[in-house]
Amino acid sequence: MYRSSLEQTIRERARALGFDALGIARADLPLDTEFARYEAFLDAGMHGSMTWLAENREVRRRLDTADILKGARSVLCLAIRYARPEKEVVPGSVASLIARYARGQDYHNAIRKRLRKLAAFVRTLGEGVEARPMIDTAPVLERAWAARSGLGFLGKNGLIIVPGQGSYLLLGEVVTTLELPPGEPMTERCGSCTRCLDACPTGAFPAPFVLDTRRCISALTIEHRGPLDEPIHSSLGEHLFGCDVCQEVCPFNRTRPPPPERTRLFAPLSRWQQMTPEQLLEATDLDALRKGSPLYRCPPAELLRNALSVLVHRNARNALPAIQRLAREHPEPWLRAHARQAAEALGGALPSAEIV
Ligand code: B12
Ligand code: SF4
Ligand code: SF4
Repeated sequence: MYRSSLEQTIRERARALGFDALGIARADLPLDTEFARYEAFLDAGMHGSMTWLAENREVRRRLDTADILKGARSVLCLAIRYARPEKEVVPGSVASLIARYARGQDYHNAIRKRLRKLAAFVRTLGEGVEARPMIDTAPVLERAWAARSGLGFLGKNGLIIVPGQGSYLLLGEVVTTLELPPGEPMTERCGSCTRCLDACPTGAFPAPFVLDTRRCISALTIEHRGPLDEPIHSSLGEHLFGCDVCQEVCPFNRTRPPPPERTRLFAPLSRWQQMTPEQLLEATDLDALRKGSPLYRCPPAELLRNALSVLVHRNARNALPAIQRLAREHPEPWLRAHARQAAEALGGALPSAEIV
């Protein structure tokens, strides 16, 4: 089989498995420039409380080692669109307060299954061919490989954009020992636009393409554990989990959402995503409710912390009884303190005798 028809076969299989875009990069060339940027990001402390981002640094430089896949020659970079019709989302509900990628089941499971199938297929394409599927399963700079493969280009908001499809995409890879023709990196197409940089509610971009996660609402609401400092806590606005502002303003996302059959891998909104944040505060089975959803990444106390900031932002005085109960009864002292501040901000400060 000629290389080009091999590539065509893989493209067809990827499409049939539900992937919307595919790029191919050489896996045996290290990511020198991109790795230097990653190191500069760490050296500046921009990873904030995500200390795990600084682990296994060297592994991120290349894919053809024993850490990833010895003898790797190619990496298939894949993307799946996840934007769903906005009309599904009840205004003001929990779903309206969470990033679009989280409005369904955990994408890792859904995409991993497809990547595994694609890797199994690639293994059949030659004697002794090896293939490893990856989606957040190894320390890999996924965006850097995607940009190299020509899948899309890296926007100033740091996200991979596929022209015609936008940036509401999730990425995954299949690294293989099979040699395939690599794609050409796409030239950046942002031009003079700076909408994402200007729209970021917390000014988290010190420069185009560079994100300081210490200010990013996505990092603060998903990854940050424990209390949040003021004024950060009061700047979260209408964000309970994740943030899409730097994508909402991007002209490349003015594309039509994918047809429903393409997004069927993301389950319908669950019961609790239809709740209001007030109801979330009252929910007794928060842990069970989040299971199988990307929100499982955020422990219940942190989710309540985020809900408190949304309720204060909305001046939701109707939530005062639930907030005061949290302030009195929650087992986490830092969350009780957050709840006390929220009650105070809403004009329902607890009597000092009740403060524990
Ligand atoms: C940690 C992480 C986060 C952290 C930190 C993000 C960050 N910027 O580092 C937080 C929690 C903030 C986050 C947020 C989001 N994330 Co995230 N995240 C990751 C994760 C697990 C690792 C990223 C990483 O290694 N960061 C370290 C930095 C230094 O590396 P990098 O992001 O590759 O950065 C490159 C650029 O900064 C670039 N660069 C730097 N300077 C310059 C200068 C120039 C001129 C150029 C051209 C490039 C450039 O080079 C760097 C090295 O390659 C990846 C999955 C993965 N394994 O890659 C998903 C991933 C990047 N996230 C993803 C998503 C969907 C999101 C959110 C949209 C979720 C949301 N709605 O809340 C936001 C978007 C925020 C944003 N604008 O980036 C997707 C992105 C898909 C896409 N279309 O690009 C990924 C790829 C997950 C996936 N498998 O699909 N994320
Ligand atoms: S995700 Fe939100 S807070 Fe983070 S950089 Fe984008 S707009 Fe700013
Ligand atoms: S908003 Fe503008 S600058 Fe930002 S990624 Fe989109 S096109 Fe590029």
